[in-house]
Amino acid sequence: MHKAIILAVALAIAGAATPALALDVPVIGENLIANGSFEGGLLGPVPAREVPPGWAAEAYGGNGQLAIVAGGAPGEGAQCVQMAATEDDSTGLHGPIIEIDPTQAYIQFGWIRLDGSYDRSGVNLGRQWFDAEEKALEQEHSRSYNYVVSGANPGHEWAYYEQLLLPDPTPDDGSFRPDQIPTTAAGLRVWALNYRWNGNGYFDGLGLYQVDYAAIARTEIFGALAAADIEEIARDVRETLTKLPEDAPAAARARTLLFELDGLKQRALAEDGRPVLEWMADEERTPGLIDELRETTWELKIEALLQEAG
Ligand SMILES: [Ca+2]
Repeated sequence: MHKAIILAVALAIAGAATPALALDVPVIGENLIANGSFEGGLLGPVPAREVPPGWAAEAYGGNGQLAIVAGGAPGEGAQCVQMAATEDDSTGLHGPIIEIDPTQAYIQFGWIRLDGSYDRSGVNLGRQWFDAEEKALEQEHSRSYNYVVSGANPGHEWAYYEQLLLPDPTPDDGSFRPDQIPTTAAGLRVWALNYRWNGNGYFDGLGLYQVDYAAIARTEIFGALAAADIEEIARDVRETLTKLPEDAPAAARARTLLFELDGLKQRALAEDGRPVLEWMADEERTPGLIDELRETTWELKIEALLQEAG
């Protein structure tokens, strides 16, 4: 079955909830893109050098290739934007600069279709990053822009594309991946383009949301701790510690691990504004901490046995 059809069916079953995210992630607040569904504004051609309401600029010459036309993506109303392009005359939309927090997670998505079947297309959905001075954010090995999808080629049927954006964990290496948020980013503008290609592209349901990464990480961390029965392990470690002298070889290590476990749990219950990279570090550490606590239980028990025997 075609991806667009599978998604359309899934959305119909789910009652076309808003936002219609295919990726099952919790989001915070509203869509940061104004008029991403192109329901605001009248049907018909967009005059040359103008853009639909909520959008900032035409991306190329603005020769009047934009139009608001009837027919929306699944769950996305009755209108969408049509972009007509040729090899020599590209068109597209740039959104206004949207303020973002580079320590948090976001998801960018949208629906795209073409006016028929082609070998290739010039239809792209993406974003450009800006710093606090609203200067395009180039790095030594990375350009300021990246794409959710480049050369999207779904044919005539609407297809859904999305990309989860996470903070760049290596801010000093002069590059960031297409799905990473550069550390010095203060804002982004959405790009929806039809570039150097003979055909019509259609966009609808364009979205950008902050992702509630805290909720994702918290569920994963507490899920892993519960699956390992960590409270039982911790109880076992504490009980065995009472049978050993303060300076027993494995005791200090065990106390450090229990302290670390308490810290991990406290942080996982903390407020949601925590940087995503800190959440990710705790997610990564959790299985190792569980293993080390398990091992310590046995080390302590062996020491306790030796103590009794001695
Ligand atoms: Ca729409």
